[in-house]
Amino acid sequence: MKGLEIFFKTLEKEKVEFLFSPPNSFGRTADELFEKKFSKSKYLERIVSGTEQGASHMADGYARVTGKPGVVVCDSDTSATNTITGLQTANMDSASLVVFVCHFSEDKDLTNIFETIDHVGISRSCTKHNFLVKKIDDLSRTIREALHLSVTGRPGTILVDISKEALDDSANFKFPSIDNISGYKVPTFGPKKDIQKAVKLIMSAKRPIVFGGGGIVISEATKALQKFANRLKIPVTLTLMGLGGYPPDDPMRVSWIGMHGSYFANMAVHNSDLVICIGARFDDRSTGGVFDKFAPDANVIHIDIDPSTINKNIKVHCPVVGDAKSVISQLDESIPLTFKPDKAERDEWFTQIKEWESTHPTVANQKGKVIKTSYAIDTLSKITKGKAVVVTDVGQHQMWVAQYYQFENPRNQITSGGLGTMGFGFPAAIGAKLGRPKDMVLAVCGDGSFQMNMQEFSTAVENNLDLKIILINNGHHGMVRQWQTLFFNKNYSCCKFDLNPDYVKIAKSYGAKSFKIDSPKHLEASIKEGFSTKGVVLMEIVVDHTEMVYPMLTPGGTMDNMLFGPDDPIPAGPVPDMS
Ligand SMILES: Cc1ncc(C[n+]2csc(CCOP(=O)(O)OP(=O)(O)O)c2C)c(N)n1
Ligand SMILES: [Mg+2]
Repeated sequence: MKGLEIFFKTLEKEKVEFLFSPPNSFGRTADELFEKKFSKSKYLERIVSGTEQGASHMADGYARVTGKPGVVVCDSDTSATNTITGLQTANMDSASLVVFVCHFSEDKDLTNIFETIDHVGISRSCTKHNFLVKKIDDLSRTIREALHLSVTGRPGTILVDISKEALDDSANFKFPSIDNISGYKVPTFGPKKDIQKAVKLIMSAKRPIVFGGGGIVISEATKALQKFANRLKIPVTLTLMGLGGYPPDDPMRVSWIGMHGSYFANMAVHNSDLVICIGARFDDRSTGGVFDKFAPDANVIHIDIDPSTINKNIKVHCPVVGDAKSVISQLDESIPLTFKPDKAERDEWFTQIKEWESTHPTVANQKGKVIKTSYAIDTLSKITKGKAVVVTDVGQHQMWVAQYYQFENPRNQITSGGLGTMGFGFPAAIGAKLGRPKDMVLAVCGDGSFQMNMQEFSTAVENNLDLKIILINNGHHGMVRQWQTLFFNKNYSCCKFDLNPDYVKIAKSYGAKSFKIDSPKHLEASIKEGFSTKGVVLMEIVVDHTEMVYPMLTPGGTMDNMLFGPDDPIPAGPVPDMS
């Protein structure tokens, strides 16, 4: 069998559902082979995107909502280099994206001719691992290893560069076992001595808090964490990436933390005496970035499957390397059933958190005749009862989704947290809808972000997806405007769109349905109408461009230091970096 056929055959045997790739990325021979032998397969449905960046965000969105690897297949030229933003986006959020770069074209080999590129070199820093396959004998095993590596341990991105020789040569098809990947061990349970140390810290803490990140979602640790936290009366707050990982109505839940997180959640972390961090990496966006003043009275337990995240930003007193769900159960089992936290102490702790909440609650306030984005997102959350998969772009709207959309379930909040990739939302929502066809999927996009990948309408429409796009039109790069308002003395530069296109017409020109909403009075009814219309529907919501996202951690300040409105003084000091 030719290497080319082995390539597709291995992916088919791995039950890969979708191959995301732009048109013409296969080349003639691969196209013909695919058409003849695999186009009727139950697996390997080709999803043709507009660009390779689009394909990689689609595969990423698919991976995040399903927990399975998302697969991109592209040719060895600019087709592959265009996936770099997608790889970096996915890798920073621990999403399982695998890009296969195949030397499909007829007249190329690994010599230095037109369009021959060092993909392994280029992708080294944006992948968990990458491979160069030179020999047909390594092909099937490497494909299997790549898929396996992407979803196990701390998930991440893999690039596999496959040479023309490997695709052209012939060999018998084998589906080799990958039980032992040399040098690769995935931790599950934490070491006993670390568990014992953590147990002691938990049993003696007066003001503990769980600081939960995306690792809770990935490890499917929600139920175990609910049991643990409710039994031991430990409040649970989440980072941006953790949203959906703990239900909003659980009595232990304390909102979310970070730059635009809730005041009371940030205060709870800052004033706690034990931070139990699970599957988060103490990013500057979730801690304020003043690492040496983080939770000054607290011991820190850090549970993570990736040892390299430990002691990176924050000094950790008790690291536990392991899978979140397994370690939570271990801790739960290791704390004697007779143990009960001191009731008076815990009551005081929860009362204090409630008091902080009452001073600055998160309430959407619609005043005036122009729609506030916060109100629009709050309305979306109420209409869908927090149960939709919501995929966002990057900017103010992204933060309002985090603040006002009450995510009920894990794998439902899909956002580019680590890299903050504008243009992620629409293609990732397409991948998400393909991965979870029965669930309601919403793309909530900023007008700036949307313009970065709106060509992907063709994929959404051609595949007849029942996908709803909420386009937040503030005529601005709103987040840039917010920072220029706060930190650049309202010296506005390039944040307003001199030309903002007619999105309703653009959607229609691709065959999607679309309409505009510009009055708060009609907002709810119009959204419901859009939801009950089948197919790709773009709802353009015209919003107040002067609304700002509050509260906001004071740049260069600690987690107890937040701005609540335009009258709060901005501290002197260097202007922070936004992007
Ligand atoms: C590809 C890319 N370019 C630039 C940035 C920097 N950036 C962050 S938010 C933002 C503005 C986003 O505008 P829009 O999508 O309209 O969202 P809004 O803030 O208006 O809700 C920019 C330019 C980025 N994160 N990604
Ligand atoms: Mg905007």
